[in-house]
Amino acid sequence: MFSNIKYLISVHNLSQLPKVKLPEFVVCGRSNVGKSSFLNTVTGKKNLALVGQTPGKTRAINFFEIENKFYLVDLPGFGYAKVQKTEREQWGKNIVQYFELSESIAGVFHLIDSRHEPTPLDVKMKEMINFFNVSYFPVLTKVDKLKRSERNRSKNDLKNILGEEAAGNAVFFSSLTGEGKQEIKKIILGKL
Ligand SMILES: Nc1nc2c(ncn2[C@@H]2O[C@H](COP(=O)(O)OP(=O)(O)OP(=O)(O)O)[C@@H](O)[C@H]2O)c(=O)[nH]1
Ligand SMILES: [Mg+2]
Repeated sequence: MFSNIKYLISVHNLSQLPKVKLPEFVVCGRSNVGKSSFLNTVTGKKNLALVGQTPGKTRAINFFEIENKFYLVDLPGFGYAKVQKTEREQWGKNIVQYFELSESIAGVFHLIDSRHEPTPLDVKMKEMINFFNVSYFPVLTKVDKLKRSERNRSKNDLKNILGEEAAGNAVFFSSLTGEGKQEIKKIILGKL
């Protein structure tokens, strides 16, 4: 898919954000939704991001540099029940601060499990992204697990909870079959 892909840095403290500014494409979504798998599929690099580790363990913001042209940014997953409240609050603060500090966010891919309705935390996430006025792209993950007829249901859930525009822009995605990866690539290239 892309060549020259490298892991750049895990940002634990926002003073570590890359000094070299390139357009940033952010990948966010609840824990276990398939963010790491998405990164591996979109880059075509199988083991770029770690898949299926203990959920909720990734607290850092991971930057991957692609073709010296843009960054893919892997945000820690939200909504993992076993994470302590104070840590969850810190998560929220870090993400908001990252959005405030970065001047280069070109788009956000918001991953939502196609088998389930978007959660209240997804609604919050979308509101935050809207607040910062950056391009928003919902991605319905794990569609290989859906029957054809369930795709409509999945889009309808999105429409009812995140709105018509979100549903209209949503990309069906599967890291198992590779469905949707060309669409994601197009979105990225269209923004560069
Ligand atoms: N069937 C299917 N399974 C998937 C797909 N994408 C991810 N998975 C599985 O879902 C689980 C979680 O995937 P990850 O990519 O680690 O999810 P994540 O969002 O990075 O999770 P955290 O980092 O814990 O927030 C793993 O067991 C994956 O194999 C997909 O498209 N289809
Ligand atoms: Mg992950």
